[in-house]
Amino acid sequence: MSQTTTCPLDCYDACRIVIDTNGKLKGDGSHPITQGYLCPHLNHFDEFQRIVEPRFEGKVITMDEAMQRLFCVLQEGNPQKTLFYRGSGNIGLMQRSMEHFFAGMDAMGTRGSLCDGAGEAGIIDGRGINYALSPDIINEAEVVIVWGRNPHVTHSHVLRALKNKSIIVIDPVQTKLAKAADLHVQIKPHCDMQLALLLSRFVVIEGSQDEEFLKKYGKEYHDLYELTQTLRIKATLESIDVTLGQVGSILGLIRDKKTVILVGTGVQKYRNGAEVLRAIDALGAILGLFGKPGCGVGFLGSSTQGLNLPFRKLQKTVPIPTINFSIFDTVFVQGGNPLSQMPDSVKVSKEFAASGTKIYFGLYENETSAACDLILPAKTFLEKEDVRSSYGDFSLQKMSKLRESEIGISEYDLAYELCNHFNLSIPTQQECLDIFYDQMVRKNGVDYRKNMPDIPYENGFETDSGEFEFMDELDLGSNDDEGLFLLTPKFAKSLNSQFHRSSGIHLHPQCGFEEGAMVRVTSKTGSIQLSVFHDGRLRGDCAIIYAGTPGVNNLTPSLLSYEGENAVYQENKIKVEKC
Ligand SMILES: Nc1nc2c(c(=O)[nH]1)N[C@H]1C(S)=C(S)[C@@H](COP(=O)(O)OP(=O)(O)OC[C@H]3O[C@@H](n4cnc5c(=O)[nH]c(N)nc54)[C@H](O)[C@@H]3O)O[C@H]1N2
Ligand SMILES: Nc1nc2c(c(=O)[nH]1)N[C@H]1C(S)=C(S)[C@@H](COP(=O)(O)OP(=O)(O)OC[C@H]3O[C@@H](n4cnc5c(=O)[nH]c(N)nc54)[C@H](O)[C@@H]3O)O[C@H]1N2
Ligand code: SF4
Ligand SMILES: [Mo]
Repeated sequence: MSQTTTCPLDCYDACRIVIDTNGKLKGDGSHPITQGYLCPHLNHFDEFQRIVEPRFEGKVITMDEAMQRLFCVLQEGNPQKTLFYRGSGNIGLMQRSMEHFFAGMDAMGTRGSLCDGAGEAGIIDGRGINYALSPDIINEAEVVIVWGRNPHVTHSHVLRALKNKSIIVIDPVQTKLAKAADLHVQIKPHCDMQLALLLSRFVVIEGSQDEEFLKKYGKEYHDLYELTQTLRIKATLESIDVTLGQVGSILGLIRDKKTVILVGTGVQKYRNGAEVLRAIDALGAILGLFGKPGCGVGFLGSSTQGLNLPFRKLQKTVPIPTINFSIFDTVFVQGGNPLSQMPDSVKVSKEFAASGTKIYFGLYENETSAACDLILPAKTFLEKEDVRSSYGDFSLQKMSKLRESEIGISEYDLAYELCNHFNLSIPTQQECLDIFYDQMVRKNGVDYRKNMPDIPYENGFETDSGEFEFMDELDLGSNDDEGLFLLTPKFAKSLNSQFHRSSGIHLHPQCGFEEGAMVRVTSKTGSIQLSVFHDGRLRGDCAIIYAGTPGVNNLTPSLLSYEGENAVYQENKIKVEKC
């Protein structure tokens, strides 16, 4: 057994873990990103109570009985009415072995995303392919614009790469990074597209566009410039709450400097989320930030780009944010908590209850396990073999088994038993792992995906024209509804709904509610009662209810982004009233 493994959690950093002689998890000091420390989720990983025994209708059963139940349910069910739902509780690639089984059955799967699908669609429109921007490149930048991302909370290991650089933060919240930044633009939520377009326009007005780059890879930029001219400067700045002085400061800080723009999921939790990313990318293209050392626009990169997977894929799918569970006879949930994490939770819970047999395959109890008939405990990432591809860089790292345990079953073993029972083919575990290992290339002690570029887009874009494709129409997605903007960013102590979840609503101290008061929060979709926390980091027109807070998604709509089939958690405004 190897002594290192990789963190399984949905996070940009993909840390490498060593296990010390007392069995304690430590950050690997020789790993360039981890550099010897892990975040609190992993430091406390062993303290969280996991599901130990299988259950059926509330009664503890043996694993053999659980398998017989599962065979029976799947045998009797109509594959067309069987749904396989995979969350992102563990993002190891072997999680997909279960999809291989369900694809063999011709069951229904999901498409789209609860996470970054809107932004990714916008990136693909412009660049053709969504490459990650690795910390190596960020290291060489002189200026970093952190746009709707919160690294202190969501991926602390990138902070090292931001040291001794000019930092610009564009975020409606005064995050920890915003406090320390050279410039914080506390923009009104959902106004990032307007800001990106205005910045592009000013770059061209002052003549600092990268003509040499644009001649090769962005000849259509004049059309984008024309499009930006449809925005009235003064009125737009007023409506997005950004001053001309701040625009001038941004331009001053980035002029002739190697610049990186790090975009997070915050800007794209709206119906026009794809277009927001495309507009920010267009600014990057006009500045010539692609294909050069120390420059780039980074989002959550595609972690499966260029990877050959040994598993069958589900052919029939429904969009994940708007699934109607009630039309299925059998629902199999793996590594996720849809009853809390999908939008419009009240609708989701009702429809889930109205579906047939519900199976939960996971590590922890949550809203979804409480609503399921059959519970199958999973093995932790320390107890099974896997491989992790990252969306923060191109690493493709082994997740080796470091512990034995009597508890639970691994995804591969379950898929193997199911395939055997139903006479479906499946490669052996070692064959699957070898397919992944063969796609690794080692550099400075870390394994990376083969055939990934050192500097993304160095030879242009993967669009039909080979050039950056600028947007040719605008949908500003303005929301004139009354009420407060609801922000649902990530919480430091939880990983979505795993670990220590948040509670309450955060409001500006001048909101008129006392700290600790119970309030009723209402949106077009639903309502919830929460207690108030005062939070001076917020704008007066915003509220925060952190992602993972029980009930937050009572407020969020069952809608898809216009592109990317993504959830739109920040589309609804909210009203807050005293209970
Ligand atoms: N501790 C912790 N870490 C995590 C996670 C977690 O739950 N907890 N989740 C992981 C997952 S699944 C993901 S996808 C990543 C996401 O990681 P991030 O991309 O950092 O995601 P968020 O926290 O959702 O949003 C980041 C920032 O966007 C800001 N924001 C919100 N709305 C707007 C807007 O309209 N405009 C602008 N400019 N900014 C806005 C928020 O105030 C917040 O500071 O984090 C991963 N890491
Ligand atoms: N309001 C609002 N809602 C959001 C978001 C938001 O920003 N705002 N963010 C969205 C985003 S970005 C994401 S990615 C989703 C995430 O939503 P989900 O994918 O549902 O993730 P979690 O809530 O973390 O649930 C993960 C579950 O996986 C299980 N698990 C952990 N490890 C393993 C394992 O090795 N095997 C198996 N079988 N199970 C395991 C655990 O039991 C855990 O409860 O939530 C989305 N929901
Ligand atoms: S920072 Fe991210 S990758 Fe590193 S240990 Fe924490 S959750 Fe895992
Ligand atoms: Mo996510």
